[in-house]
Amino acid sequence: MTLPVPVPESGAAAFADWSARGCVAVEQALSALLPPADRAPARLHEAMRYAVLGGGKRVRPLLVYAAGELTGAPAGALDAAACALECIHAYSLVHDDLPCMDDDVLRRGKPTVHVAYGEATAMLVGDALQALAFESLAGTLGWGVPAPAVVEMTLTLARASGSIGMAGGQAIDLESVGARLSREALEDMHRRKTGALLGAAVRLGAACGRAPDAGTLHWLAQYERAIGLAFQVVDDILDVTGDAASLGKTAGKDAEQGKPTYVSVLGLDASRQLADTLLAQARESVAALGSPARRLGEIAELIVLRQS
Ligand code: GRG
Repeated sequence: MTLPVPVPESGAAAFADWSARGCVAVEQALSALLPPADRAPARLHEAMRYAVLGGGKRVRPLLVYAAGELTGAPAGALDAAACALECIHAYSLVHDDLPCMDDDVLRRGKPTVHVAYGEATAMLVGDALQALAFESLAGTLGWGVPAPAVVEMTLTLARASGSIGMAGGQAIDLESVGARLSREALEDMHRRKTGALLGAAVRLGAACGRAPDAGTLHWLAQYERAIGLAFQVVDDILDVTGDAASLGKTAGKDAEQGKPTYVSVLGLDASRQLADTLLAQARESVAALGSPARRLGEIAELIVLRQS
């Protein structure tokens, strides 16, 4: 008989095992949440599944699971919150790729949704995924999350996704093509466009469990701000240094479209230094939160050291 090799609690192997299990959990939960591809209207449902399943790094779901470990949240509630985040994220990618926005043909290593299914279906995929996200979040109630916490989570996700969050950041992004932005304006845009949803993932995961005390909230807020911005700084660096094969999307698009980025505003070296500074802030938060925040720390490292 071969005994299973025990996986240690910390170290690269333990994190690889934990994150692989998180990716499987969210993939299964998403597959169950999304309507079957043969249910009418079948083309829309097939395209929704195409947009969501079988791709992506699943950073937002992993943040939900990691933050849920801090507050002892039930797995079912975390799956529902993780699906909500990933549905909003997938919708934003589908709409961002449309010809009227970023006009891209490659996403997660496959043709974008409008290339595969047409623009009208791609629009509807985004619309339907946004609604499905809130349906999934409401499902946390069935896993013992108290109703006031579910309402608070709904507000958090709505604000992070809407005009003061991600959609607003996208609006600023579209207005900024060819413009020179100050560092402050660039940061404001990215905190909305990318940071708001990543921060919401941390808050929703934590909110599925015991109410965090003031100290935990303080350090989680610093963590959220640091990783939210670091993600975008690294994305801008990879847009210059990466290639389409490893990124799974078109490289060099930002410069080609005249979009202000951290690399164009600060330069490559200063952008790398900024990513390091933000990683140090995330590490400080994780150290203060203690060992239950271990996975949050490992995700921060992944965000800054990733190659895709
Ligand atoms: C259309 C309302 C609306 C918003 C779009 C997310 C977004 C806002 C635009 C995507 C453009 C972009 C490349 C932003 C940079 C940061 C980002 C969100 C990258 C994609 O997220 P990943 O790397 O993607 O987590 P995967 O595929 O791994 O899930």
